[in-house]
Amino acid sequence: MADGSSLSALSTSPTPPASPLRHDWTRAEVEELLNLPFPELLYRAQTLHRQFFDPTEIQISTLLSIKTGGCPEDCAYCPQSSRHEERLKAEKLMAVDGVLAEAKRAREAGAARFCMGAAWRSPKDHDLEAVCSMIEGVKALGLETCVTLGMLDDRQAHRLKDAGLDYYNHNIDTSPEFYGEIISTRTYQDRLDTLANVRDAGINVCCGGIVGMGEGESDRAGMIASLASMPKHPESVPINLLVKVAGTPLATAEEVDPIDFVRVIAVARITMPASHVRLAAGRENMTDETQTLCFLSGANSIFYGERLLTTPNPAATRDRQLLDRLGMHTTVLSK
Ligand code: SAM
Ligand code: DTB
Ligand code: SF4
Repeated sequence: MADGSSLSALSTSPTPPASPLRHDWTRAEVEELLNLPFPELLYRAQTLHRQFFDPTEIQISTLLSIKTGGCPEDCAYCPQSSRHEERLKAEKLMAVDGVLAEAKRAREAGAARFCMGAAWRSPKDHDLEAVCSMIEGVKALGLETCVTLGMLDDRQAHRLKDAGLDYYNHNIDTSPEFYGEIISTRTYQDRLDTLANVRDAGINVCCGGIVGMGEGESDRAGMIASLASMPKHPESVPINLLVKVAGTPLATAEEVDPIDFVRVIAVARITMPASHVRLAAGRENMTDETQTLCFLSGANSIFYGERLLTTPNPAATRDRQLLDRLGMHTTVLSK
């Protein structure tokens, strides 16, 4: 509960807590939230959502893979790892002009933020300079910028900040305990160190994880507790539903009950009420009704455009139709 008293005391209360930016969430408290009766969970999530945001507004970001495949890391979910059986062809870093042409298309389609992803363990200095030119060019188009380039040291984070970067995406992916089942080539602590470097450089943090990798409910709770216990909550919290890609070790992972997925979104909203919670990967195979439940539970951001990094995403027309049916609208940048 918002003021730190017992959660159980509230679980049947008709009045949700007053406001609340807590940074001391325990796994047990988060697990208790995940298990609330669905109507109570949605009521609490919606009440908090309205305290911080217009519940009819959705932030939209468009993704571009600027360097695809050939990644030395072994993330079990990822089609870009060079360690899996079937791997994507390793490509070179895109040229700045090509990236800016894609950013212009995204702007014309109505995106507010342009997110550039590279399949690197961490960027090399000369690659980082090219990415800085991309950031400067995308900002000049009037778009917000986000990049996800793997691990960063303090100097690299400052270089990106100097180029004008608005957001850095680096996910914790899952709970500290389950993490080792998914990735062996870098540790949870490595992730936290990168996030601290990004935060200290004054860049907004985009950090979330994945549901559907075979984790238990306690791992989902552990992931959210880790995010919600950060000294400052990530400004943006992407909750990805695993996209099962052939050739990856998680290709045959068990399906997630859509209601359980919605529960994770709602609990992210309750524990990080001032953050944008992004209904991230996995929408292509989600019904409109499940997506709607996610919006009703506090998701207020999506990836927009027909591709994520390497896998399909719903067409912009389908998303516009859904938002129209719901009487919802996208965030328009004032620049
Ligand atoms: N290489 C960089 C890194 O790992 O930080 C940046 C790109 S990586 C693709 C960004 C995030 O996308 C991952 O941390 C993971 O959470 C998410 N992701 C990757 N493959 C996914 C999949 N198949 N399904 C759902 N999310 C996925
Ligand atoms: C995030 O949390 N999800 C995005 C973004 N951050 C970089 C990536 C999803 C990737 C899904 C698999 C693919 O398209 O390759
Ligand atoms: Fe590489 Fe990122 Fe994919 Fe992991 S998630 S294999 S680091 S591209």
